[in-house]
Amino acid sequence: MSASQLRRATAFAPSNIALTKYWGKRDAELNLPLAASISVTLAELGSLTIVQPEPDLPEDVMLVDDRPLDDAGMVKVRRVMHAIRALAGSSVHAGLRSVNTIPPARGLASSASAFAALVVAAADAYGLALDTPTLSRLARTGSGSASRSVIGGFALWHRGTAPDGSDSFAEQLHSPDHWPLRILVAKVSDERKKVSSTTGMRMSATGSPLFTAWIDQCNRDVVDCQQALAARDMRKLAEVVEGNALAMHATMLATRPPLVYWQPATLGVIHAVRTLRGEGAECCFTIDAGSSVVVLVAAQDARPVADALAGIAGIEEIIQTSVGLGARLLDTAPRAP
Ligand code: 2P0
Repeated sequence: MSASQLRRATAFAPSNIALTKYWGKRDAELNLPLAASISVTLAELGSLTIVQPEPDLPEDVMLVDDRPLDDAGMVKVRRVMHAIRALAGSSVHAGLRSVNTIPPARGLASSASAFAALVVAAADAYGLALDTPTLSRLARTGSGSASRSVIGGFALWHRGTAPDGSDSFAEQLHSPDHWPLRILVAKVSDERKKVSSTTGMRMSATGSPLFTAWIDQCNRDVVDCQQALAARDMRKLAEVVEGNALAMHATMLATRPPLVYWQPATLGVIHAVRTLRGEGAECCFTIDAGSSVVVLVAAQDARPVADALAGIAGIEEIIQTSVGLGARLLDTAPRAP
């Protein structure tokens, strides 16, 4: 493709919440997981990314929320952009701008949505019509969980076995309307600088005596989670999703040195959700590599559950969202003929 045919492109990608987690890599360069994982895609919380190819730029540059991206982030972004350019046969660099619709430090990862939005926008900007598995694989090389943000509704990220990662991508299990759950993020105040997922995973793999059992559990949970989702069975989903998150945190806690992500309010929400479910509310919780708790709840129970969680000491705010569509192109400039 000639430089004149490149164009500006904008994409939105949502964040996602893992129902069975990705916590362990078989290849750290390619972000290949040791186990498959399942996620639900969020509706309006995510990243909006603009890719503008610029023939005069000596290197890709990126602003995230109006600030230059840090060096570690730029390494990953350039790796993804390099792969896109190679597919397009282009050597033109790009100016990149990303805005998160996730309020900062709300316990939701923005790297998943950021890399999913980047690949969808960049593919179009460089004139590539890529299929969804290819977009998911490319997003994965930026951040593992980004492979799932390409997909809407409920997604399965295949572990794969190929050393080059060709069979490790996400695909849709169900569209968003299969099970129109509400998703509540109970934000727990936490001043500490937390250990990043990339570092935490590496520490658990080498320093947790529970790590092998954790990966075996993931392999079982991925099967059970698919059954619970297909049947829209909240009891079964709660058993798998809560059990999987707690097993991941058990593995983190047993790591030496320990990875303690929880705060007192984290445990407060865990107990409250279990009590609410015992009283008949259709809900379950999950926790990522942080202190905030995400609660999946049937639409009719969302209001009372949100109100109950908002009253727990140490909960800063409850963000409400729903199950959403995957990454998509929003707006493009005309391409030169
Ligand atoms: C998940 N997490 O499945 C798990 C649960 C965190 C806890 O995916 O190293 O930011 O960039 O591939 O994708 C966070 O991992 O890590 C994550 P990298 P990523 O959602």
